[in-house]
Amino acid sequence: MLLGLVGKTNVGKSTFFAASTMLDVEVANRPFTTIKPNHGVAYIRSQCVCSDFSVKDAKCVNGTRFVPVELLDVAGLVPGAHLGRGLGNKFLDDLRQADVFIHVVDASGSTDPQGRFVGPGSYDPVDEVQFLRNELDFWLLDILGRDWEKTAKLATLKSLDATSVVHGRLSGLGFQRDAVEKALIDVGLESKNLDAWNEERMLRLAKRLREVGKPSVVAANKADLPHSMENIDRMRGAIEEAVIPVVAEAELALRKAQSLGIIKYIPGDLGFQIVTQDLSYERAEALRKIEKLMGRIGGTGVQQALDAAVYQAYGGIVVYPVEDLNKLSDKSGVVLPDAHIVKQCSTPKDLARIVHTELAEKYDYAIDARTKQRLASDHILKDRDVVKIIAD
Ligand SMILES: Nc1nc2c(ncn2[C@@H]2O[C@H](COP(=O)(O)OP(=O)(O)O)[C@@H](O)[C@H]2O)c(=O)[nH]1
Ligand SMILES: [Mg+2]
Repeated sequence: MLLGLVGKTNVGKSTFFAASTMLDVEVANRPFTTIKPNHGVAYIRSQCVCSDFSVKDAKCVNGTRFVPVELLDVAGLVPGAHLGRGLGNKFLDDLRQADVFIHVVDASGSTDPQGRFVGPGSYDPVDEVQFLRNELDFWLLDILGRDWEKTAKLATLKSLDATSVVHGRLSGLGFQRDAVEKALIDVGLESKNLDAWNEERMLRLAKRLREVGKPSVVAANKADLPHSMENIDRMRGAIEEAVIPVVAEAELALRKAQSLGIIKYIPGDLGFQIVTQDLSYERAEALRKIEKLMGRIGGTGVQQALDAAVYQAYGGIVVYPVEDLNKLSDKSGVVLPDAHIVKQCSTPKDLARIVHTELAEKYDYAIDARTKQRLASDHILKDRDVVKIIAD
């Protein structure tokens, strides 16, 4: 599972990335500091299943299990990115494999579309979300529409259906066939002759493809600055996606303080505890400010945005494969060794595919650890299910 951070320059993508992964990437107030994509591991929160079974697993933190997801931070997009402006093409291509996008926007409106600082309240973040969407739509349109006449002729000759043609076109972008089919039906193109697809129709298709195949949430960053909360209210009225107030800088400060042993903080919690006696006045002041902010916006929002991307936008659930149904362990006795994210409506065989291709090939059946019952082949997994997969 791959989450892609998208947004213009200087909105705080790299700060968000550094906080989520606790990697020290470059955070600077100038354009294109992130030329190579940063690839790291972030975690989403899930209520650990260990207490349901009275077992103890080493990865549980106070009842919370942190489930890994890959996170990609690419350099900022500028208007016209799909045309190659500001290396936009390259950055967009880095995002091909993303399952979900986290649109990072400057909720305070203090940066212009090029990422230059213009002061809080100068720019409308609703426009920012719109421009990001447009760039993604036109990027998809470009991929879709390249040499379309030729493609349409060939497809008619071979009597290929629209779903196969579009799915083939988008190979490498991680689109599921059923997502493509759904988008085609939604815009009424599923049975329309491919010769009759004009630019306007294809743009509508690109937009719908983005919505069904590349879902997103909005991380409304810099929520500590003036104007941000009123802008967030407006954004919530104007767009369908979840809009989460975020202060990435605060999360980064907390994770650093945590690694220095100054505080005890579980990412996503609404507060933290100071655990050291000797704290400088400046540091204590900074922490007090962060605490106040967290009370106002509900945590720092970084963890909340990651969780919303996986649970709300992607529709993910967390499931645990085990080998030993009594100890809930793997072969070597490690309790609840892995937690995986799968899409809602996944079956145990889909889980097997994520664990290992070989396990899916040799899949025989699965057993639910709670009921000890054998699961039917079309059984739909639920969030926090623990299953043993039997292969032959
Ligand atoms: N006020 C405020 N500034 C932030 C926040 N997060 C990042 N910044 C600042 O925004 C600027 C750009 O951050 P960076 O992460 O490099 O942005 P990127 O270009 O989108 O990767 C830096 O000066 C950060 O310190 C935040 O939550 N609040
Ligand atoms: Mg950056």
